[in-house]
Amino acid sequence: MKRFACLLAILFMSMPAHAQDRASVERQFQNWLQNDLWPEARQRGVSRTTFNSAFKGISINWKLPDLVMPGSKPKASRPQAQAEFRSPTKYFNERNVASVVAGGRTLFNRHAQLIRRIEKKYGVPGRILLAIWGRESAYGRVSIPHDAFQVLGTKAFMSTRKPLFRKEVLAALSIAENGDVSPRQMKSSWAGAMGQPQFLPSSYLEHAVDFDGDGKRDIWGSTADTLASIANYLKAYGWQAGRDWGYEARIPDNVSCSLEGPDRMRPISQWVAAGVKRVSGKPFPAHELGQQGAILLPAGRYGPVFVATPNFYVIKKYNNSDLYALFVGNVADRIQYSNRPFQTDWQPVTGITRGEVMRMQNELVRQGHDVGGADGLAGFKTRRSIGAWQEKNGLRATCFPSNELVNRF
Ligand SMILES: [Ca+2]
Repeated sequence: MKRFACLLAILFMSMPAHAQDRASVERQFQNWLQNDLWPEARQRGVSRTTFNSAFKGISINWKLPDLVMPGSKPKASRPQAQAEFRSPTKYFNERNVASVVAGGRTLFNRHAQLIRRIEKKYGVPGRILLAIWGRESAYGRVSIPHDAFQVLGTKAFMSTRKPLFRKEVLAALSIAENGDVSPRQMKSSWAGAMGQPQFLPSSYLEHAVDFDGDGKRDIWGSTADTLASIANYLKAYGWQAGRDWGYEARIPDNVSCSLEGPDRMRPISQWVAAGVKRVSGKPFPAHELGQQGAILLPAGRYGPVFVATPNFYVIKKYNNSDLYALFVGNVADRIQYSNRPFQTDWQPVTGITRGEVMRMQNELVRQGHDVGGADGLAGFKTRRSIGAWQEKNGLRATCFPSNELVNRF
C-alpha cells in the first residue's frame, strides 16, 4: 500500500501542467453548475431533483471542439484562406445520395399509413420528411452517443458560443422537467443536436410533438414522433401545403443569373414567359404557375439550375445551406418519383482557394456589391454579385468563381 502511494506521488509530480489545470477547471465547472446555472434553472421552474439527476456524474467533455479555457480569450477564428474552394460535386456524391434514397424508399412503403396521416395534419409531403430524417440520422441508424447535458453544459461553461449554449442547456433542463424523457435518455451529437431529427433543445420545446399518442414527445425512439416533429417544424416556418420544393430547370442566357435569390421571386409564369423550362420536358404544374418562384444556380452556370419555391427556403430553416436543401429536395423526389440524380452534371472547379474568393468578394464589396459577408464561399448574394459584375464588364455572366475570374481581381 505504501509503495502504491509512493508511485501515485511520482505520477502526480510528473503530470503535465495542463492536467493539473484541467482538475482545477473541473472544480470551476462544478462550482459554476451549482452557483451560476442552478439559480437560473430554478427561476425557470426546474426542480432540484431534475437538476441533480441531469448533472449527476457529469464532468467536462474535453474532446468537444471550440472549447475556451475559463479566463482566456477565444482564438480569433481565422478564415481558412488556404482551403480549397469547392464546387458542389462532392456534396452530391452519388453513392451517398443513392444510399439515403434506398433507405427512404423502403421506409416510405413501410410507413405509408403513418405518412399519410402526418401529411394530412401538417401539409408537408412525407418524402420531404423522410429525406430530412435520412440526412440527419440515417433514419435513426446513426449512433448519437453523447450525453446532451454533458455537451451543452460543457459548451455553456467554456466555448466560443457560451450564450447560445446556456440558452440550450436551460431548455434541455425544461425538457427533463416536463418528463417526456429522462436526462440520461437525452442523447445528442457533439454539437448538442438531439435525437433522430437532430433538434436543439429549444427547437424541441417549440416544435416536437407526440404523434404516436403515448403522451411523450420521443424523438429518440419513436418514428411517428420523429416524422411529425419534423413536419411541425417545417409548418411553423411557413411550409406552403400543396407546393413542391423546386424543379430542375433550363435557364436561357437571356435570363440573367444575377436575378437569383429568394428576395427576387416572381410568379413562375413570368420565368416561363422569359424562356425558363423544366429539364424533364414536362410543363410546370398548373397550380404553381401563378405562384412565386426564385431562380437558383448553386454553381452558377457550372451545374444544375432550378426554379425554387418558397418551400426550398423553408428547408433551409433546418440547415442554412443551399446544398443541404437541394440534397433534401433531390432525395425526396427520388424517394417518391423517379430515382435519378439531377440531369445536369456539376462541373468541377479546381485550383482556387477560399482566400482568392475572399479577395474577390472584398473587391466586389468595395465596388458596391452585397456579397453577404466575405467568407470565401459562394452563397447566392456572392453568386449574383459576380454575375452583375461580369455583365457590367462586358463578360458572359457565369455567377460563380473560376480560376480565370479570380485572376481578374
Ligand atoms: Ca410519443
